[in-house]
Amino acid sequence: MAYKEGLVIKKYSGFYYVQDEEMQVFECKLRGKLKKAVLTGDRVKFTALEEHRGVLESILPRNNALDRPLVANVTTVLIVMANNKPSPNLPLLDRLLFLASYKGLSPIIILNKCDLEDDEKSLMIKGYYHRAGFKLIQTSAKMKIGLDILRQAIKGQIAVFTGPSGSGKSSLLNALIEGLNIRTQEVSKKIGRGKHTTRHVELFPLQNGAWLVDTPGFSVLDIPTAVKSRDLAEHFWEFKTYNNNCRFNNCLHYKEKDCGVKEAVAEGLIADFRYQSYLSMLEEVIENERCYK
Ligand SMILES: Nc1nc2c(ncn2[C@@H]2O[C@H](COP(=O)(O)OP(=O)(O)OP(=O)(O)O)[C@@H](O)[C@H]2O)c(=O)[nH]1
Ligand SMILES: [Mg+2]
Ligand SMILES: [Zn+2]
Repeated sequence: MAYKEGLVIKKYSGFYYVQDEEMQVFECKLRGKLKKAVLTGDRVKFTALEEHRGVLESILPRNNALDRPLVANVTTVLIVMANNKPSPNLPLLDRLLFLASYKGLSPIIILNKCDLEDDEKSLMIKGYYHRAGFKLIQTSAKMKIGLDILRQAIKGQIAVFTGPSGSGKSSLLNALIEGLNIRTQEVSKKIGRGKHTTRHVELFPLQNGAWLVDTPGFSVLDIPTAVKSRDLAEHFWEFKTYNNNCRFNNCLHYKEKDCGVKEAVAEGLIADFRYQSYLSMLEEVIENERCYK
């Protein structure tokens, strides 16, 4: 019998739910032992059996895999920050922007809750980050603002929501997909405590061929140990305008003299908080290089 090809949209209790090109979903078991674990987002070959059951035979070549959420073949990362309540977490934003760029993915910053008053940090996002070359979409899941622009931006993509707890990722997913009702945080919860309501990883389809993945929020993110100190700065996109002015062409923009990036920070052309984010990540990477040498 000929194999079919499909996309793993969810894993649950030892079953893999595989959707074929005709949008039919098959509940598959694994054929024997595969060399590597099958991830949600993997394209696979499977044998279709009756009653929408199947046997997953092999994984097709994978473009990438994210750790958080654990999804393969992601094409877009949607970093969701609330305009207010909670106020945007800029150090986390910088780490997420780095990680997306490092994985070769173009991130989009989603500034949600734009129905609420601007926060000082959300003004920073609208001004500085946008100017620095990062894509920005303003939304309100509550008032249904910006949703068509967001749908358009992820057409045909596998996109994951990421960002701090309470920024409105699950609410956006519910607003984008009619009839979906995944759990969001209750409004009246004990102060400061984010309840993580999102459990297993699942791809949700949009009508325009996009797939969306929700993720529980988090606030701490380590830099992968494989990152090299010399590779960090290229992911701080706005630094590239100034690194021609560095005296050393392997300048880390750290303790070196005559550094174009540090001069640009001193002149206010690069935001000091971006440079501080860079330094905190650089010091972590240098420490990793010492430990994992
Ligand atoms: N005013 C306003 N409130 C919103 C908006 N989007 C979400 N909320 C509220 O913000 C709270 C958190 O929303 P969630 O969608 O659960 O946030 P989340 O990012 O999924 O949080 P975690 O799952 O913990 O990571 C809920 O009380 C939502 O009703 C919005 O656009 N405007
Ligand atoms: Mg959520
Ligand atoms: Zn430099």
